[in-house]
Amino acid sequence: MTRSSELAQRGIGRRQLLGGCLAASSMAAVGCTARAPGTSMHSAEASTTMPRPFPSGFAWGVATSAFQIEGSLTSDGRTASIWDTYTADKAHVADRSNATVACDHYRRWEADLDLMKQLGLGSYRFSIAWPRIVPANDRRINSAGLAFYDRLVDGLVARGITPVATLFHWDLPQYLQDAGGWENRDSAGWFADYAQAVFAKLGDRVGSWATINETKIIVQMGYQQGTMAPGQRDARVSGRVMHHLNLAHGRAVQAFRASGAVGRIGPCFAVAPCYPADASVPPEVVDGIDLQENRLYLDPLLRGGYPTKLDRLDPGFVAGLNSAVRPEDAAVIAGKVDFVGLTYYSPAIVGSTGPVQRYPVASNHWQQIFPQGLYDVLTRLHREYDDPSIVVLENGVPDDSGEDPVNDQRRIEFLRSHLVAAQQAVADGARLTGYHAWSLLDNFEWAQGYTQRYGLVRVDFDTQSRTRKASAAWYAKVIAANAVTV
Ligand code: GCO
Repeated sequence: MTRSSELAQRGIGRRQLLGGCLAASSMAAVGCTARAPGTSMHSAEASTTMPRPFPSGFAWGVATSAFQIEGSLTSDGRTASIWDTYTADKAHVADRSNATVACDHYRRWEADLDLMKQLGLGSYRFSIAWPRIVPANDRRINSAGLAFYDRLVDGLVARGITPVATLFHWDLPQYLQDAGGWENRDSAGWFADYAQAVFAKLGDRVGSWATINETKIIVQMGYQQGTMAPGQRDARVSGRVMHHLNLAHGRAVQAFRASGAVGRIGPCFAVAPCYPADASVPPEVVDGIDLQENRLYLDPLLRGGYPTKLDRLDPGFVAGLNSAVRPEDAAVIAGKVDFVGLTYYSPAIVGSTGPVQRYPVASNHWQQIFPQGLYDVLTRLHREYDDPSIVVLENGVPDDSGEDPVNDQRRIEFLRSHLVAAQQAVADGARLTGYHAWSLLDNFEWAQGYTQRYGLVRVDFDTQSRTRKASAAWYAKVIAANAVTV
């Protein structure tokens, strides 16, 4: 059993495989936050009743992903993805459910777009399902599958909402998995070919493209902990997979530049700012977690190469990574992007013997609510990664704790506090141009099934009726004011 699987069995949080890939040796401290949390790091927490304005033209959005909302998994030629396969085993899903119907968005998309317009949204991040576009090994482009997204994009544009399309949000076609999936170096080429077909069809209208959603989560949960598709536990394989996902990102950026599409393209990182639980935690331990959670993913894309000192990582992971890297890859992976997309949910609080829960924990049990973490990652990118244009592609929380399911006051408080932190980061120099709340609708939360409701809009999964929650009305006011009020 690998160390990461042992940790998984002990129930380490959703995004925090703290120590899961770490070896015992030391590592030079670079760039991570070496202070204990709890100290006020900035004026982000200062209270005032003044509205805090965002820059004009700020993109207010929501985010979703194909597998989590679409349903209609066999319509118009779609074939199975690795998530269809993974969820076919009911033991993999908390409530033994599946995404066969999900939010039935594939058929109800027009009404959902109307809802977005009513909220005043200016941006909608959705993902394109690869198995709808290239359903089989013959690599034929399925025009019926592309037509769905063509209609969706037209519908968004007609409503004045900018389409933000993610090319890959975890639903790898099963036939590609059967050919080795991301472990196979050819996957980068498969992805570039698929991306090229999508750019050719939608590239004249999509405002921004995100390449691969959260490589880190695929690597950690799909290939180390085995708690997401494809459910593997193999450190060596996970190292190869990480590199090939990075290469696929780079190849898609190249295809985008060659396509003449009009929009912007960038990655989507799942960031987790790291803090020592207390003063006794050695800085090099926090640094090792920061390497594993952040720099391992940010640096090859944004700084031209992997961090050089990897000796705190699992040797199997490093061996897998080294077996995959070729000298010519670095330049491809580091091709210029137009923005840096990030998702922020939770910090990593590093204790001497493992992860620590320091802040209020959401009902998903893995997410510690710490808005200043968002401030810290935004300003860190500004300072340490050459001041990129940044878009928050996801930020949200499940809130099903109240007696009244549409009176989601905890979500409002979550969004408010995170937007205050984001606004403060902008005031302090971070070039943040947009924010997408996760999510528009309650949806299929991967291995948690329908047990966690992240939506601004409630979905009754028996009737598919949609009801706006208090947070939707609150967010609409923020959007109208282009400001958040403390
Ligand atoms: C992720 C995914 C989303 C999740 C959301 C809540 O970050 O895991 O992008 O698909 O549903 O983050 O966990």
